[in-house]
Amino acid sequence: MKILHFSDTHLGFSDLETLNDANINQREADFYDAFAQVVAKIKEIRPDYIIHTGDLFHRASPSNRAIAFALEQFKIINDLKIPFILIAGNHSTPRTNLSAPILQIFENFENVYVAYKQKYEKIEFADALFHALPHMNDETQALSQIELCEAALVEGKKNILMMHCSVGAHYLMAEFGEWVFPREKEEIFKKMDYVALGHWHGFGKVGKHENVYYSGSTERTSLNDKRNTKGFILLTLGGDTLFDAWHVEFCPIKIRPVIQKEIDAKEYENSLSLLDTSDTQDAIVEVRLVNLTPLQSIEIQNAEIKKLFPHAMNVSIKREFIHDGGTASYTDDVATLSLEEVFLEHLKEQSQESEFARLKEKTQELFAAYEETNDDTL
Ligand SMILES: [Mn+2]
Repeated sequence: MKILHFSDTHLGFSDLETLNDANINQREADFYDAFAQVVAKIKEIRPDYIIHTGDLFHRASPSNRAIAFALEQFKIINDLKIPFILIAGNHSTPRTNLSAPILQIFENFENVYVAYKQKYEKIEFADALFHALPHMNDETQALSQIELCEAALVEGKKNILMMHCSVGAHYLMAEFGEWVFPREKEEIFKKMDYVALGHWHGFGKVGKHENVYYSGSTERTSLNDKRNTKGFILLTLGGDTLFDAWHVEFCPIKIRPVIQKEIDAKEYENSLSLLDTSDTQDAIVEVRLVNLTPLQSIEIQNAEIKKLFPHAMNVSIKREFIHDGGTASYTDDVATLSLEEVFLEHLKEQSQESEFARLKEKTQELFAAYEETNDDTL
């Protein structure tokens, strides 16, 4: 049995200010391209099942373009007659009861199965049983839902658990409303043939659990995510016993590279002459301008540095100052930070540690509520 597992496709995410030839935000187009690459692979591989573990869309109320793109791609998948099972993540779950869950638009595809009702659902086939635990806003409900899942295990079929959460505190994304799977319930993983996770944006096996995997996202929602490898998991399950002929393969897709460069302000001219820009075509370039004095920082203009990479898609500059004490401080190019990040940074500087934790949560909650109803990128 072959199962293709992908996740966190964040359709509708946009970033930076570059438009492509079709007048679409270039980064938004990159996310559509990543999704289409996975669909192309699905056509080629023809797995027995396809699973997506959440954050299909970046927002609970995506743009018309994101919805239109998803419907077009789902039609292609649906026509392949391969069961496609999806769960809602925190990004695609409305926080209030006022808005309807977006994933319901896929209800009418005969080969697509969506779990978004903030409760446990099982999707059963002749040889496999998919246990879907979608994102739940009310964490207190999670325990009872996990218990429903435990009770629904069927021997003689492949049992696959699908969740969108952090297993332990290690896989938190610093987002509002994320769910940490209760430690005392991790025992359930052993009873599953495979545990498919979404939420964490890097591919990887989770700690000591042999069969618990994050497929990672298909693109970067933050430039702090330096991973240049994104893709999906191709899982092979064979034999009658647990872990018999069990194999996980990570299949990379091609995404826009992030390239980091350094310019030393102490030897500015020399550093510029040594700069290799040959690998920056269409890339997102991040330049660290180090050993700056305040005077130099005024003299060296961002535009001057950006000109060095005429073929890059985007260039951001991080300035690192020399201090008397020898330790450097830095400021980011504000254009690459979200308003939320800038605001949190400001709070961190201005408030006491205990206050910060409380204010941070409140801030994330308010930004999340705002993002749900407003799309500033349009
Ligand atoms: Mn995500």
